[in-house]
Amino acid sequence: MLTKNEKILIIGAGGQIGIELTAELSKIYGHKNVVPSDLKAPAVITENPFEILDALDGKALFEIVKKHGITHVYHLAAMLSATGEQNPMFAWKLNMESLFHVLDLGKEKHIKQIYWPSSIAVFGPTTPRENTPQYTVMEPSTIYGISKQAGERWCEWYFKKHGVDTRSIRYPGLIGWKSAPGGGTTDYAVHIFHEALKKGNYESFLSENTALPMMHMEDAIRATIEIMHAPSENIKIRGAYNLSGISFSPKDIAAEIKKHIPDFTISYKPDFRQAIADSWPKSINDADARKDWGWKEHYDLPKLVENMLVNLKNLKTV
Ligand code: NAD
Ligand code: AKB
Repeated sequence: MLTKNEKILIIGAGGQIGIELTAELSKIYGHKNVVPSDLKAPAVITENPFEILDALDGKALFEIVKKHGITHVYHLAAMLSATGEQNPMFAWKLNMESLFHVLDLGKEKHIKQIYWPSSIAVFGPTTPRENTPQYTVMEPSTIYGISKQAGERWCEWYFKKHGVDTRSIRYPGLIGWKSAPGGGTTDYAVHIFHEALKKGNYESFLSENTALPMMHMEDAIRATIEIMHAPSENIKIRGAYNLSGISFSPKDIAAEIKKHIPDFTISYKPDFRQAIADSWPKSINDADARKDWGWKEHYDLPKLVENMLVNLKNLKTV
């Protein structure tokens, strides 16, 4: 929770989560107290004091923190699972070095609180795939997952050794209508809505029965703000919390879309992302998040599908 004279910096604010998180935090704290930043200026100008920032430039990050009197950082810039496999060395560099720049600001007491998202990608083919527990075998097989697992350990280490107030969630695949996804394995579950409305059909890059944990973006943004607002003593896990919303496959979501668009058809042409999806859990056990800071999802699959179709249809008609 911000108090007087405190401000938020969002790094990677132009991405799928950043656009929605910037808007929601601005509603709570006012535009002038939320500073979005990214590699380039946003297409849609808002009242927020936007900054161009390369998260790999620690000096520029420090200057922005000082310039605005930043106290809280949401660090979202990263390369995701599918693009990470195409650029493994750069994915590792971006995902790790940028995190160290932010954690070091916490260690030097320049900022008070850090949010950094992890992912279900921390799990791997040897993890139990149904109702995956918080603590279990974790042998991620993507560079993205390896960087998230290492990031979790570093966040916990900075908390324990240096008292840095780090908070994190292992997001499932996120689905929203206000912003586009950027290079993930779960992106099909956003693209499918756009194609269903535009063309009435969709070719899925995952096979029909590939169930994965997913969540409506509104739930994810609410969870993010709730974990940041929770009293510090309630946050028992300083690596990252499991978080569960919905679990479904391409076949399940297509059947639900068909209830609204009866002529909708889906075909399947799995590509390299299939192997990534096959290494991830099908469903997640998030009992710790529920117990420690009161997490509860609002969206099930029928509600998510209806919300996506109604809002995307409205966007296309305005
Ligand atoms: P995204 O790819 O949509 O957005 C990332 C943003 O970071 C982009 O706007 C990009 O321009 C920016 N960026 C890239 N390199 C940068 C750099 N060097 N400096 C500054 N900005 C840079 O990603 P997202 O989906 O919004 O994900 C945000 C975070 O949440 C990531 O850490 C991701 O791993 C995590 N996450 C996302 C999902 C999901 O389904 N979207 C699921 C699990 C975890
Ligand atoms: C991806 O597919 O890479 C992301 C994630 C689950 O981390 N959406």
